[in-house]
Amino acid sequence: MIDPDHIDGQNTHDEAHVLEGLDHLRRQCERRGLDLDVVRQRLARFEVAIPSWGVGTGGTRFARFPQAGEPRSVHEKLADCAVIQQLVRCTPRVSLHFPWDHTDDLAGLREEGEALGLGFDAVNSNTFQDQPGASLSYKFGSLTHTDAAVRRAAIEHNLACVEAGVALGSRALTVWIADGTNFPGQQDLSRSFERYLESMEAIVAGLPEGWMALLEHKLYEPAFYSTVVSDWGSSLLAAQHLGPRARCLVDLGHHAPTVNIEQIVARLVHAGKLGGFHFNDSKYGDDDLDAGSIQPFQLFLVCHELVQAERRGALPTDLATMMDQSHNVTDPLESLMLSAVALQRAFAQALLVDHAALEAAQQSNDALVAAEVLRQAFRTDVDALLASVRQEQGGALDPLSTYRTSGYRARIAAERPAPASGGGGGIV
Ligand SMILES: [Mn+2]
Repeated sequence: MIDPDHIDGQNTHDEAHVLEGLDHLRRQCERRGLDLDVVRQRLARFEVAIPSWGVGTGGTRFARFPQAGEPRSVHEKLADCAVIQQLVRCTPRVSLHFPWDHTDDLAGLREEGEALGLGFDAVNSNTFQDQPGASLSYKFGSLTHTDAAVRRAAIEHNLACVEAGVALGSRALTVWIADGTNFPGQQDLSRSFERYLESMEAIVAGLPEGWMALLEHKLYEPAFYSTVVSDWGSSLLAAQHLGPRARCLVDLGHHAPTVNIEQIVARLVHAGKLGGFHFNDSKYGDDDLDAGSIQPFQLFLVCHELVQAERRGALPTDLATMMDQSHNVTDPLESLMLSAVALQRAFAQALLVDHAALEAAQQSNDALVAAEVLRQAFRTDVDALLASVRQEQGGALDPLSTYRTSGYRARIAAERPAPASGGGGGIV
């Protein structure tokens, strides 16, 4: 990890202008009748998980350009996640993906995480690629395959993921399937969804007490004509069919291009079926770009729905939030740090909405003022607040510059010679 003295030294250097920004924000809040300390306390509890595969370089279906120091094992992935958490202090859990992160010693891995200050978030199953030595193929589907033996293999894999998750202290299983078709008529659209429900029933029945199944939908890719769980409607139908232990997961990149995601969030809250998020950003489709890098206002509006739901007591306290991004041209650790901060920023801005003014404008049908109340919160510069919350928890006022001047990347590049195959991690 990074030498704490290095973090302290950088913080001393950055402290003056953070205090100046904080003073300004406090005066702004006072003018708006908001209590900055209340905002600060809620913000300090904001957390988002790191995907283990996110610390390796991503890629596209064309190529992958691995960088020096790529993690070659789940242990090295944890080490990288620990550095992110050390600097930003809102990423205390890692989400593992099986079998990519397979280890025979799960108890040891849990201890290793604890020693690094990390816990384990939702576990992710993988039935979108064939595993070495597997006798059955997922080429034409997994949980929805026409062959019951393939469906059984996919169910067993998911249950094995749950077992691994139990050993790690996780509380949720995220299920995304690549099942779908490339041609009209290739499969019966009704029967494939029925097979999905039947398979998921078996998985949900195998969940231990207190566990949740998160259903992740996706509009297209790798199937390009139809996917079995294509949209939030299908996801909600399935979650309602499967009962209280199944909920919907919203990946920001998995919707139709013009869909109103914040409204989907509001509907899922209403149905009691919001289970979690995969945060990322996109311009065209499932681009998996860094959270907040393309449409920060949309991210703010999603956070606004969460804050509203929490104020009404309607937000589940066990929401599973994770970053799900692919870092093709940046140092993944830098992207994940800045994305975690971008999420924290959007959430902080949502906490700064003047709810009384918003409600009054809505009641009197003053569309302009209602929109302006939201925009005023969105325009508020909260960087000093985020920095001081991080520092209070032992993190860095400026995570990016502290990371860059620490020499961590150069150190791991020397310690982790690239394997001949070009590095671990998948194209995600
Ligand atoms: Mn996802």
